[in-house]
Amino acid sequence: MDVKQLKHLPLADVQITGGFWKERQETISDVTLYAVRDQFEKTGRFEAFECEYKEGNAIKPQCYWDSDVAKWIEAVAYSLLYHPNEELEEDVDQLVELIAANQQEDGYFNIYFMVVEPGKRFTDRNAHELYCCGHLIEAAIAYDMATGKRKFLDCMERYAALIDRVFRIDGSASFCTPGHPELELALMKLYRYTQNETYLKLAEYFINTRGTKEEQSLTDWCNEKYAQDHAPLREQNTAEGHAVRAAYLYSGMADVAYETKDSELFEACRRIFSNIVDKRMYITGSTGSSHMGEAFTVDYDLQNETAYAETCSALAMAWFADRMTALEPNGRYADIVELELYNGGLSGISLDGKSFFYENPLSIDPKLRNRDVSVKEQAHYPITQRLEVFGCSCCPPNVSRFIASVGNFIYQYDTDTLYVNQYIESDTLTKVNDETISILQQTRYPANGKINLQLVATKLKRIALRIPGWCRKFTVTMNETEMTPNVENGYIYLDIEPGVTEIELLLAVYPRLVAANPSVQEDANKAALMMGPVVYCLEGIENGINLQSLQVDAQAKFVPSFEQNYGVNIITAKGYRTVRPVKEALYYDLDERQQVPQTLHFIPYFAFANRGESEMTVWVSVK
Ligand code: FUB
Ligand code: ZN
Repeated sequence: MDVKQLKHLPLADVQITGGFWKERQETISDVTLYAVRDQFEKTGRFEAFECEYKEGNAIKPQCYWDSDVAKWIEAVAYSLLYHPNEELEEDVDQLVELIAANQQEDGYFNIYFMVVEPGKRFTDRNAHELYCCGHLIEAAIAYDMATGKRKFLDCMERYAALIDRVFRIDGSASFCTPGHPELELALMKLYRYTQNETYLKLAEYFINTRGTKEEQSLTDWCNEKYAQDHAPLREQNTAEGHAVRAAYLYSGMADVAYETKDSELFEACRRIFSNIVDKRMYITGSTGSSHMGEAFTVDYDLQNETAYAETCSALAMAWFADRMTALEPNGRYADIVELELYNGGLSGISLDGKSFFYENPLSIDPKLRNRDVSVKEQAHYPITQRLEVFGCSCCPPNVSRFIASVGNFIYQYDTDTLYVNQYIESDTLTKVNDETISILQQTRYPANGKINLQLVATKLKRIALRIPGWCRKFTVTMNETEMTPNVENGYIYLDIEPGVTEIELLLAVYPRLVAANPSVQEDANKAALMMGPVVYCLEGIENGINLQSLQVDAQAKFVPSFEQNYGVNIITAKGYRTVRPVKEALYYDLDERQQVPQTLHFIPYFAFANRGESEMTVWVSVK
């Protein structure tokens, strides 16, 4: 398939003005950025940038701390676009001064290898050296874009030039490609931001080299699949290994395929994307079934209670999927962005914005914890309540920068068409193909499916509206005329005239029970409740204990009602509870089963675990 090259709008041109995401962006700028900052101050992550650690100091910088702070800086930068904040900008300026002051003569900057293991730069592929550089590059670009302050970016361009010399030109490092992919996509951002071809060449080198050379093995407990080293990338067909590393790598692959119009590499991205979405992804959009390696496993292995499903991997899937839209305008990609936005990505942060999940299970039964009563070591289970910080605190700043930049996901365009990929209340004034256009979106989506768009343009020929894969019915009017377009690869295309175009799109959004492929053993003969893109769950708080003894009536009437605290609906439905058998028998004849009616109360999955520890389940037995 030939490679398209749709373009994104500048994030600064897209203002989220209301509805579901405005509230969440305000939480990020008013609460989360301070909560994460305070934790990073307490744990010594900011102090580490002074580069004064000495052996024996109480706090020893960790090899990934640069990346945790970089993502926080990036989140602050995006937040400044819609919420000026002198205090946080001053905090970032101080960090930039420390980076500039401690950067080495040749441009090198990595705290761990400058002060903890000096002299060992570029020797340990699994020490996150290039991963940290990637996140610092992303942060530097965001900060220059948001403030016009170029100092940080100048530092990172010097560092990138050094890495190009060491890895691509001289080949003098002890390894060939990043252990934890991230630098690839960051170099592509840097190329696009500076138009310096060196960064494109280096990213292309890393993508084309991976899996083709003898590489330093990352650890003694993993194999080549863990870091997607098992084959040349353009020959890979399945998502393998560490789920975050994978999706960042696939994002870099997609970027290189886009800029070099490499259809072979693009086809590899399409095969891998399909393998994830069709066989290795939770209904919430989360990926990475196993805590062993934080990794993908095999097709249809999607257990609920022990799902690893890291927040970062859901976010990375959204960034991968959004890149795929730019290569091939097919609605299936923005459908996945939407799934991560409202489920697997959003569940990583509490409603109050102060605490986070690393792992996002799809069922919780606290009774299962500590059941190995005769041994010391307990089986691994995800935690049941969010925390304010982690040892490796990658998820908190990651979900912060993700929410602060959701405007990036809304639109893309090509030579004559504007694509509306996400339905988010927003106001956009921007340049598209050398004309200035404005787009106003008014909607309470996903609480309901009514979207009003006003587009003012003179040269654009078409507007493409994504019809989500879950949507079975829709109506659309343009300038008050009913339109009946066909859905083409997940979009409807409307020809527009110069001037003002008013569109009303009504997507039929109603509660629906969703089944899993029977190959997913865990979910066989169960159903999950969805409404639009939102996945729902039961918690013990409203539904009592032993959620597994409940059944939802497939013929039930599902009653949604808007819940302000969530910004979407909660849903009730008729169900049943199988009561304990008279004789408390462990097993009994099915014809002796007794059930009592029980109304089931469903809340959005992203809102679980905000009211104290409780049983929870996404998948429910169906009567
Ligand atoms: O190793 C850096 C980050 O920490 C990974 O991306 C996450 O999976 C977490 O392990
Ligand atoms: Zn993470």
